[in-house]
Amino acid sequence: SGKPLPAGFRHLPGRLDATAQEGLLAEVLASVGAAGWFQPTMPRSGRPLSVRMCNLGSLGWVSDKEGYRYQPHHPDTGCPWPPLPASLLELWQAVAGYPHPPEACLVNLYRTGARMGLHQDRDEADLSAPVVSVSLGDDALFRIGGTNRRDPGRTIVLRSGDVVVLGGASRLCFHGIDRILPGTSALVPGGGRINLTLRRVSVPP
Ligand code: MD5
Ligand code: FE
Repeated sequence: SGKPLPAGFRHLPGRLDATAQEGLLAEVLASVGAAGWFQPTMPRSGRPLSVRMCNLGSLGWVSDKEGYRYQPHHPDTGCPWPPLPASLLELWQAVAGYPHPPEACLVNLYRTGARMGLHQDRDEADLSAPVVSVSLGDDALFRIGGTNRRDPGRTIVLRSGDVVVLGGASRLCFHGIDRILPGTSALVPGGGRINLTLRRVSVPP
C-alpha cells in the first residue's frame, strides 16, 4: 500500500507458535498478576492512556504528570519489577542482532477500544539498539510512518505470535496502534491484546 517500509523494520509473522505463545503469556501474566497493572497518564494533562501497563526487567517505562521515564520500581507499589523471562532474553538474542541484553520489557494490555496514538520511542539513552515487539492475543492495526510526524505511513496487521524488530532508520519512526480487532484470538483471558516491547535503555559499559 504505497509507501515502502522503513529500513531496519522486520516483521516476523508467526515467529512464536501456539505453544510458545501460551507458555510466554502464562509466565507474563503470573508476574504481572503479582506486581499489578498500572494506569499510565499523560505528562502535564494527567489524562489516562487507554492501555494498561506493567514492566519486567531491571528498568521499566512509566508515564505520569511528571513525564516519561525509566525507573527500577513499580509506580504504585514501589516494588522492583519482576524479572525478564529467560524465553524473552533468548528471543532477543535470536532476533535483535545486538550484543547486549535488553533491560526493560514493557507489557501493554489493550482491552476492547484501547489504542496508542502516533508517537516516537526516544526515552532510551542507547538508540543504536533495536526495539523488539511481541504480539499476543487479538489482531492489531499497527501504523508506521517516517521520522517526521506528518510523513505518510503504512498500516500492518499484527497477529498473535508475530515479532517485529525495529532497528536502524525504523527505530525513530512515528508509530501507533490504531485499534485492535476484538474476538480475533482466544489467547488472552478476558479478551484483548498484550504487546511485549523489549528495549535496551542504557548505553552498555
Ligand atoms: C504496541 N507499543 O503494540 C506498540 C508497538 C510502545 C509501543 O509503541 O511504545 O509501547 S511496539 C512497536 C515499536 C517500538 C519502537 C519503535 C517502533 C515501533 N517504530 O519505530 O515503529 O503496544
Ligand atoms: Fe512505541
